Amino acid sequence: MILKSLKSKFSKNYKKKNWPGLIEAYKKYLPVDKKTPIITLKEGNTPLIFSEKLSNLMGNNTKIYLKYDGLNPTGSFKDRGMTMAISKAKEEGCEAVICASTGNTSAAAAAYAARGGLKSYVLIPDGFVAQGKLAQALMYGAEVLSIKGNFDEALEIVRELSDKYPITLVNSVNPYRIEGQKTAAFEIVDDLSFAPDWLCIPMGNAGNITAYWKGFKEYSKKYKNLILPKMMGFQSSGSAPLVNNIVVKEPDTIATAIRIGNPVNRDKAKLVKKESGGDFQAVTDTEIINAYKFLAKEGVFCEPASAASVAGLIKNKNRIKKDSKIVCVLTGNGLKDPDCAIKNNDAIFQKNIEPSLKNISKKLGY
Ligand code: AN7
Repeated sequence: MILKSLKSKFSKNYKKKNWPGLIEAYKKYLPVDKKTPIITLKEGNTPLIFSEKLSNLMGNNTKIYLKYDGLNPTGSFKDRGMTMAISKAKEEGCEAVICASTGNTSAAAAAYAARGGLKSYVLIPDGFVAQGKLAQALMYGAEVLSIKGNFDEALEIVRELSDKYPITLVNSVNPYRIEGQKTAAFEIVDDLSFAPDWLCIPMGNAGNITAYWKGFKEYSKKYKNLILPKMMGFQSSGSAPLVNNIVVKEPDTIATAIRIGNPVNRDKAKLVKKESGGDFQAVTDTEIINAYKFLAKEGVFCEPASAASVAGLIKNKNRIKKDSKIVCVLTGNGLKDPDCAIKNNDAIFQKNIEPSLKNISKKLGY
């Protein structure tokens, strides 16, 4: 009896407790039907966290929220697109999928392919994929080919392979990826009951900024008075093809996830910027690392590429209007790239300590 009453109270207060995964939750807005086999790891429904520290830093009664998509099943927003891409690949009878990746796409593709019983192949740039992501692709059972080249070269090859052979491409040129990823915008509006004034987001191939914009626009058909956000896209200054409107032959940044020199969604991204009245800007690696450390000091650990959204926000402090509501998208979990964290922190870390109470008390300053 007690359990029963507790349960009903719970489901009333926490509607999303039995979260079914984003396809089931948002199927009205997605190209799925009864024949679609839903391959899910219960992705989506990630927290929107109010950041007191960032709000104070911005001042002017600004409210800053973090969309922490690093809490998806494989630790990045890619799961949103991959649940759709793999479900549709399975529906279409495909047996193998392929992607080029700076790491997160490969982890998500491998996980969802494993879940759906499909074979997965991934091409990654040798030496430029964070340890956690590589570990995931290997563990989930992808066949991994590390190439002596960068992401852009890998993508060209997988595009050709998927044209020639019966292998489905699951990079963000696959339209189902964008469909899945747009649900993050739905969740933000569902949480806030409005859309933010700005959405700050890192850009690599610009699939995610395209997806968010699509999501906001679709929700504005449902909520007629929804005011759409300005889409603020950020790239690393060593890898900023969209900011500078060029192809970067040798992209270079500590944020390996967005080490991309020729984004496939370039034209779509330009349109997002224009339609939303937003802006694309570059942030330096130093600014990225400072934002990365700042977030961790509020208990939120994201990967370096994700911190580009916050670095960008901080850079625009003087442009932010009073009372603004801003969402920064944190696309990946900090645990993805432990090497970066271990190299870039301000912690006191003393090694080789004699394990005696006296010695340790002294070291701690007591
Ligand atoms: C953490 O995994 O391209 O602008 O191959 O991993 O949609 O490309 C990753 C991209 C931002 C950029 N944040 O998103 C890949 C890959 C993180 C990422 C991006 C990526 P898009």
